[in-house]
Amino acid sequence: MTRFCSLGVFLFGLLLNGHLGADSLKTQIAVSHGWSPAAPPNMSMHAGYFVLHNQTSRAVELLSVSSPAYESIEIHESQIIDGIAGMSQLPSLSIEPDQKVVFKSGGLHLMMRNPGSKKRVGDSFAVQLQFSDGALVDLEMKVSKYSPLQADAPKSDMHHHHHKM
Ligand SMILES: [Cu+2]
Repeated sequence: MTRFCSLGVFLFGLLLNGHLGADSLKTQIAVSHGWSPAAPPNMSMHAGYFVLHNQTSRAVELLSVSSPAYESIEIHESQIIDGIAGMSQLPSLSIEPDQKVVFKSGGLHLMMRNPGSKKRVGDSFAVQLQFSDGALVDLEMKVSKYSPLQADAPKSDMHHHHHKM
């Protein structure tokens, strides 16, 4: 993203929600390392991962996630119950003050349904996180084979995402 582009987004953001409380909160919920594992073209459901750090002095609650690139996005958590891998949808996610939450394979993840276009390695798209006090936080997701958290250690951890309905 270029300098000019960031400024544009910043000004646009001020215009849309110049609400001071939400805006000051926004700068203190840090999101990073957004990525989505490259998936076969016939898959209509993709996983999304990122790191969220609540740098405010109070608990925040992530209510929903949306993107122009997908029809819908849910917050999921993978679990192994009686030796069987499954996942459940979370209605929201509370993050304590100074808590860092890592969305990753086998744990918390975004379940993104019906991409508007094919996603290839190197593509990126925007998602928006909405919090309970109205704060909106934007995050860039990169389509990649590997997590940016282990970029130097490529290993065959291609995540097979079995979805239990
Ligand atoms: Cu899922």
